[in-house]
Formats: sequence, C-alpha cells, structure tokens
Amino acid sequence: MIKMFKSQPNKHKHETFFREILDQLLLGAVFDGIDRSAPVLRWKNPDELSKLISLELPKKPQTLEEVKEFLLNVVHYSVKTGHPHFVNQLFSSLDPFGLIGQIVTDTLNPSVYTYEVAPVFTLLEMELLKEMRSIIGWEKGDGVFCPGGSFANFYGISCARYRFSPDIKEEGLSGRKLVLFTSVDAHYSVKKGTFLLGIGTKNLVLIRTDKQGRMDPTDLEMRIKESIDKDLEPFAVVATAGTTVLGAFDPILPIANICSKYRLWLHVDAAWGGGALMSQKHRWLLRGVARADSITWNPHKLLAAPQQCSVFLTKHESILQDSNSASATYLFQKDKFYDTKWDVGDKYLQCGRRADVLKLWTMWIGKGSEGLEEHVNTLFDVAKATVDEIKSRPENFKLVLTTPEFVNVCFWYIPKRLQGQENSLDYNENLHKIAPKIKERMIKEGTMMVTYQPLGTRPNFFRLVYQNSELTCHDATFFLDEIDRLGRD
Ligand code: ABU
Repeated sequence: MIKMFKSQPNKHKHETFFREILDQLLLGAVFDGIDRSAPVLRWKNPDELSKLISLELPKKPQTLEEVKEFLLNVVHYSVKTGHPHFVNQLFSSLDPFGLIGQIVTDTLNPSVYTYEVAPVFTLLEMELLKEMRSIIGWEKGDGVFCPGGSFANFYGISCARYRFSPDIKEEGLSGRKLVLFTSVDAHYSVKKGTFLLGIGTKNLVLIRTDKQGRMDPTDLEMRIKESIDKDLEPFAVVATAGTTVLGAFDPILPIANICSKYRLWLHVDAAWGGGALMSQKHRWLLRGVARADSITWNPHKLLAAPQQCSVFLTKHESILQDSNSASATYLFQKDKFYDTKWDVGDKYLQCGRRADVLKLWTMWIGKGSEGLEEHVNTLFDVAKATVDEIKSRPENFKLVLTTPEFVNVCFWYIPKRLQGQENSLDYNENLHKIAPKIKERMIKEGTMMVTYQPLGTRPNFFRLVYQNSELTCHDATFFLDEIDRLGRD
C-alpha cells in the first residue's frame, strides 16, 4: 500500500497558506457555487470590475494575505459554471470525481509526450482511448486528448487530407483545390480548419439541412458530383452528431454510404452528442458512427467532465503517426532503454500537452459506466419535461423544434405585447429584440445564464442545454418562470 499523505505540519513555508486557501476556495467555488440560492454570477462591467480586483502586476512580492484576498475575489466575481442554473454553454456541472482528478493532475503538472515524464498518464490515456473506441464500435485505431473540440476537428480534417494525398505533407497544396463538405449548421471550427489547413473557405461546401437541422444526404451527393464535374478534388465530409444550436444529429449511415461511394473520409463531429453513446437508450442517435473514419468527442460536454476534456479518435492505426511525425531527436530518442512506442508525443501536433485523462478516468471509476449512462438518461428526461412544460404554456413560449432530438431546448419567449401579432410585418424584427433584453436583465440579476442566438432566418431565440447532473424538472420550471418574470415589461 502506498502511503499518500504524511502529516508533516509546517513542512513547507507555504503549506498553511495552501491548506487555508484551498478550504476557502473549495467552499466558495465548489459548494457555495452550486447552491441554487446563490447567484450564478455577480455581474460588474469591465470598468467596475477592474477596480474590484487588482489588475496590477507588482514589482515586489505581495503578502500571502494579499494573494489570498486576490484569489478569493477571483472566485467571488467569476461565473459559477457548476451552478445548475448555468445552462449557457455546452459545458457545465461540477463533478466531485472529475474535480479531484483535475486537482491531482494539476498538482503533478505532467506533460504527456514521453513515457519517462508521464508514465501513468500515458497508460491511462491509451487505455481510456481504447475504451472510447470500443464504445464507438472500433476494434483498432488511435486517438488523442486535444485542447478543445475545434482542435479535434482540425485533426480530423488533417488526417483526411493526409489520407487523400500524403505528399501534401512535404509538397504543400501547390495550388490544388481540395473540397470539404459539412452542413450549414456545423460548428464554425470546420470553417477555421479550412483556412488553417490551406483548404480555403471557398472550398468548403455547406450542405443544406432539413427542418430538424440535419444534413440532407441528397444535397450532399449532388454537391460532391458538382465539385467532381468542376475538376475539383473532394476529399472529406464532416458530419455533426449534436449540432451546437438545435442539437441535430446528421444521418450518419446514408452519409457514410456516400463517402464510401466517392472514397471520401468521414469525420463525425460528436463533440456535443458523443456522450449519448454511453446510453443504451439514446445511442441510436449516432447509428452508423462505426462507419466513420474519425470522430471528435468531448466528455466535458454531455458527460460533464471538467474543462477541458476533448478527444479525437480514429479507426486508422497509423495515420496520426504518419501524418504528424516530425521525429525531434532531443525528445523522441530511438535508443532509449524502454519500448519507445510509449513515447506518444511525436504523432501529435502539440509538443507540451496537458493530461486531461485523469479527471474522466476518476469520474469513470467513481460512477462506473452505469453512472455515466444514468447521467445521460436523466438529462434527456429533463429536456423532455422542459419541452412538455413549454407546450403547456403556449401564450408565452413557442418551441423552435416541436420534437427536439437531443438535450437542446430552443424556444421563443413571447411577451404579452407581441401575443397575437404573428402576422404583422415587423413581428420577427420585434421578436428578435426580446431575448437580448431578457438576457441583459438575467445577467445583471445573476439568477441564471441561458444563451440566445438567431439561426438562418429565425429571429433570436433562447437555447437551454443540459449537462449538469444536478438538474431536475423543477429547474426547467424555474428557467421558464424566470424568463417570464424577466420578460414582463
Ligand atoms: N464548442 C461549442 C460551444 C458553443 C456553445 O456553447 O454554444
């Protein structure tokens, strides 16, 4: 048995400071921060806030008391993203197992590139990525923890480009026009990937979606044929499993059939929806995902792991190594005494790399895959209850999708003065102004955080997104009541 902590008071001059501040920080940031009666945020505009927290970097060291005061202020004025009423973004929750895994990681301060500096993290990463691949349905493959879903999507596009034309690694694109396809509702990182990887935004073809926000495979095939007719070089499709706004799942099976027919790489951006794979009840949403060549899956989204926990996975065993290796001899010496296959860093685009595995691993052992499945199922239930409640309040609320597929619940709030005005010419223009006004009041009061956005021709609407394991149907009622209260003129 390894003896972890020896009680050695005053062993280090900062130990008392550290223990004290951890107590107060944990209390402030963790426990007070998730208390429903506490605010989600204490809004201050930038001018006010700059006076409340010291933004000066001093020449002389400050006292420990001053450092402590500064950190407590940071906690006080920061948004409590673990609060059940923070449903603003595609991350939330404060999982105790995840948090402790994150704290232990930061304490050890590893960088996962060679086995010698990160032996435990390397093994944990390899094992967890293998398990995630097997949940997708792949027996073999590779993967990497990335700094966010955008980066994981870049890996997908980059692997696709390498598979299409390996010589681009040395020759560059040299004026070639490679074409990438994704839906109009795909995450904006796909567009970023095209300029980052030399594809060019003009060579990104946006495929139309149906009313639910899912890619239309017929349009996809037509656009692929068009690009072939123009002598361009189609090379990959990025499908989305859980779009950012509507939570739509592109139909992976017909898309995979098209990709096979035209020999295109299929990357599935399941950053948001990947967590549904943990649920036997809901994993059908991603049916066909095993046909993909690669996927992005962010456990910090639906599974509520602490930020960031974002994974790129591929079923092709050597593609990361082949496409990214640069063989720096000062790091990846081949004459080491151990098997250098465990020096994983050369196949990744980053050099130094945070260890994002332990927080998820700790959650997994603390809850079991059954606990993760239950978490996902509960979120779907709360989303369904929210939809039902919105339907029961037709005067004030209108759903954007009457039957959402996922845990995104999108709706308009209709204040009294706009009720019954649907046919007036400026109705949409007026409705467009409602959500920003309510959001301003919400932020200033700090009672909750819910985002809004327009989409295509749809005027601004609210989007509730559920990931927090504390959420219940009562919270759904709270969100609607609160929007109604803030929206009354
Ligand atoms: N990475 C997607 C985040 C966007 C959102 O939370 O709405």
